[in-house]
Amino acid sequence: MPLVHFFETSFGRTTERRIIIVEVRSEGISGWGEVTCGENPFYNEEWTDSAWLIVRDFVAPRILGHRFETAADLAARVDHIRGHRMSRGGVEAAVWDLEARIQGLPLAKHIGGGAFAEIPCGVSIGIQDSVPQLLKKIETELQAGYQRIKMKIKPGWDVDVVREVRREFPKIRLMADANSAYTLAEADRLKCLDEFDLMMIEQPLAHDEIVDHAALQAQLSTPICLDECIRTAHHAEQAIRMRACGIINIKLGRVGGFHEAKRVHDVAQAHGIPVWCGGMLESGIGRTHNIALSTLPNFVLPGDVSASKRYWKRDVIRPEVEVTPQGTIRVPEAPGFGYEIDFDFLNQVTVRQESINAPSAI
Ligand code: OSB
Ligand code: MG
Repeated sequence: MPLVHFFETSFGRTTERRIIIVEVRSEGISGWGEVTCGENPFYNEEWTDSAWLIVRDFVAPRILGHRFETAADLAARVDHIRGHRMSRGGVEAAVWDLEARIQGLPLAKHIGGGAFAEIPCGVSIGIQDSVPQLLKKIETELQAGYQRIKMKIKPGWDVDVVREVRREFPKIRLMADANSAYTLAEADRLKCLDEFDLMMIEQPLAHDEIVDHAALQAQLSTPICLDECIRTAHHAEQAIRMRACGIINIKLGRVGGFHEAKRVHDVAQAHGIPVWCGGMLESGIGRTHNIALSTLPNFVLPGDVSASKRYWKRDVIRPEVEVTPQGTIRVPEAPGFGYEIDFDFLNQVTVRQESINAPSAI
């Protein structure tokens, strides 16, 4: 699916998404999930084609035909796989959706959320071709009601650009995401960002580097928010204990699904660390899972969960995800993820399909 507007981070530009949608069937009912990896192994080690193989050859054989008491038991069944959490998570989330539908519950309630009837929304704005283009985009999103702006930064597109944004919008809730573009040796440059009253700086250092983030946080007044670094509740616990961050971005896929996302949420909550829901340019299906996740009680900051139309000319669900003028999304109350799948369109954009049956099925 082509993106309405290209999305650029410190690791590259995306113009078109190749997304894996997972359907799981049991008891005559379907549950749906999305594998949230990118098209290249640049955000983490996964990409669309690796995910296809991991799901087909390692996740599906462990899940199909196995009797699960609850969807919560699924994660442990695929925990022998190293990494590849987005691949596991796409299937895991589909099973939670399936279980919610079997029980007739909204997914948000089913995962133990439901703390909010509406979730607060922010937007993530990629690196643009020019500063005026960025300022114009920010203006548009503020007009639409979004509650906070996240801008991507990288060396060469950081302090001076943030200064211009702050000059134009002195009062807005603003943050910056570096996607691991810096090293600790560049701490002085990152310290320059302290004067702009940012809500947080997201993942400035390496994707797997908690120790250096702790050293950096000791020098910054702006809170660090970890994204890439936090793949498990154990990582969250270690990062918090080391004071490597003051905030955590939880992405459903990055941690391997709802079971681990809830555990990360709980660890953060127990330590008084606020969390928010990150995004991976999801189709409507992944987006609805993010909405459900965002209703756990410690999701107190606006997330990167925003309207379908910011990404897609037409989404694969109906209605599309819409944002109120107050910058919130209303949490649906229908069973499962609470939207309809637009099968006509989903079929139109499907380029590859594979069905895998349980060993006992004929
Ligand atoms: O770091 O949060 C990130 C998109 C792709 C890869 C990594 C990130 C992002 C975003 C986009 O920031 C969030 C969204 O709007 O879906
Ligand atoms: Mg990020």
